[in-house]
Amino acid sequence: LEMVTKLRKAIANDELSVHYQPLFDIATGNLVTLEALIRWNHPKEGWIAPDQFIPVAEETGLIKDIGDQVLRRACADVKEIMYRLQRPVKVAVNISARQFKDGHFDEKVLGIIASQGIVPEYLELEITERLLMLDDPETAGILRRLAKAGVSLSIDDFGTGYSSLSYLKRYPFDVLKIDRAFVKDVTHDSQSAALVSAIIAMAQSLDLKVIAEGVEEEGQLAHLKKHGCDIAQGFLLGRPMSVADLTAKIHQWQ
Ligand code: G
Ligand code: G
Ligand code: MN
Ligand code: NA
Repeated sequence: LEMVTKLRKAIANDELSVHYQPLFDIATGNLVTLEALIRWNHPKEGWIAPDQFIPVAEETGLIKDIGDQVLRRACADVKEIMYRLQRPVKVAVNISARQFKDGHFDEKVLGIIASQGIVPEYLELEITERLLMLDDPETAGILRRLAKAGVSLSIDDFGTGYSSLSYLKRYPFDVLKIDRAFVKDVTHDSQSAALVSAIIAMAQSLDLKVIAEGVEEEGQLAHLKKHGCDIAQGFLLGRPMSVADLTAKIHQWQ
């Protein structure tokens, strides 16, 4: 079957779910954020990776419905998780260009937040450089209104897209996520190490929090800590998992 037909069925049959990967404050070890990552468990084919269907969902516009569902789910889940954790935590949701450009994106997000009964401060939106590159005149206004309402904005996969430092000045970002391509070699490649240090220093001087993605080894974590990185995400610390699995582990993070 064609991917788009399968995907339409998946939406109708509720085959899509949201998993969460924990992110930790490097200095304190506290769980601070959960990144929402969509998962598709096909009844016959098993798990289908987002890379295989997100692009199709973007092309066909199905991402608009899928994206709304993920946002709603993420807000509902984080409320429940905070209640169990007895501590605030943010939920970070990936936003694709098509979803962002659909019109009144800011109003839609704020509406979903309100309907789920959480405050905007618990939501973080991950925006890629690719989205900013499209340079729509409305982009700045949408981001500014979301930031003003209290939603956090992070720039995702930093350094891999069409990195332009002007984005950091033009838009109200709070967080910069260093792409895992740089983190991967940070302990044994001096150029990666230099880039990571430079990105952290730049982010600090712009008052942005820095997240390192793809942390898989203790050595990488130690290096990041030494260079002042704020938050770590990666398989070393926790894989994306279902709400049930997260709930079962939550006592470790209280
Ligand atoms: O775990 P990982 O394989 O989940 O994700 C692969 C890619 O899919 C990443 O680039 C991630 O940003 C993207 N992705 C995961 N969930 C979502 C989602 O809910 N919306 C969008 N737009 N992208 C997502
Ligand atoms: O593009 P984005 O950063 O949104 O995607 C997050 C993706 O990174 C997800 O696919 C998630 O499963 C993956 N990921 C998270 N931690 C690690 C890690 O330590 N190593 C690798 N290889 N991938 C990771
Ligand atoms: Mn992301
Ligand atoms: Na990323």
